[in-house]
Amino acid sequence: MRIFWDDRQRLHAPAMELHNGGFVPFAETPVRADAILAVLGPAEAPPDLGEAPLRRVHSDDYLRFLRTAHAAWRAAGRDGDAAGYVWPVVRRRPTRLARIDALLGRYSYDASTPVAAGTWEAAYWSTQSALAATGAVLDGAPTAFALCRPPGHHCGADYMGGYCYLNAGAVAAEAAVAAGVRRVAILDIDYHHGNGTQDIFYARGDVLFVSIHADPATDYPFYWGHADETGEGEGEGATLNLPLPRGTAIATYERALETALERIATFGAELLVCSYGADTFVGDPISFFALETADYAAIGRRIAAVGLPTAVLMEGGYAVDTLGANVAALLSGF
Ligand code: Q9C
Ligand code: ZN
Repeated sequence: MRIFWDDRQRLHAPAMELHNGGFVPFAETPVRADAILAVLGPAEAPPDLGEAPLRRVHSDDYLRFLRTAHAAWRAAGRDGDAAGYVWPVVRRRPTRLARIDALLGRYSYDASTPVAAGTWEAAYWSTQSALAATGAVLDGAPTAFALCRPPGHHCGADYMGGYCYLNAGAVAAEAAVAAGVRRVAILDIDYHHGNGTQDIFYARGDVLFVSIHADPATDYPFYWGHADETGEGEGEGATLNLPLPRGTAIATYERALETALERIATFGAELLVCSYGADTFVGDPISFFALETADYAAIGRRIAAVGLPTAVLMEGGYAVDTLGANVAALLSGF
């Protein structure tokens, strides 16, 4: 299987994140990529398809913000990583925002997504890796894998959040639509709900979003991913959320997976984008499902049995010592 990754994706390395009221080392580290590459072996560097595919998903003003945020932070005399501290909950009315602190609030929804010196470059190449894997699949490969880090599924058209800055899965799906694919399904199996991806395609009937995740009643991102969120307008019925309780192990998980895959088959998808987070692993330090390494092979086999060309894109997974084995196990199922 072709595997895509660019070394510039390592350049995003924030120092700390706000976690349960205190600062702790940033969990989404470049070491995660090293752990995966150590098991999968060397990867191919993606070609540079430029910013046009990003603009199909993200607003121009958001892209400009992300490209310049760290430099603006430094120009304001700050050290370290750029992070917001005021969020416009009540109104996000268009206004002339100049200070970097105002922009950081306008373009984010949480405090776990600092902008470091290399964030733009790393996130850019993460989306290029996703595009390369999707291109390989559209060219006839049954499956391809993109080691997308930073991950993407929490960020929307004009906001970052949840360690995510550019939504690689959404960029991949939109690139496929632009290439003539009529119906794309996104299956999100990260522990956390993919709120950004859901938001981007919520009113779209041609891109199905199906997510299996920890119940947002107990887990991040709390405000999105509930079972009654089903899409709107032309997208009504093209969002399916399958929240599961903390402690979920493979038997319950597989039942949800059956429901998810049935919907994908009924939808008539021509391409599957799988947002894969290994943070459903029993040993994940910030998550609370109970999947074992061998379970990922079974999950991969079940997804492969749908018979759709599939681009697998990395999302979360923070048990670094087991991450490579968990990724290899899922891909072995294909
Ligand atoms: N105490 C992904 O897995 N955690 N993102 C915030 C909670 C954010 C996870 C801190 C978790 C985001 C891609
Ligand atoms: Zn996650």
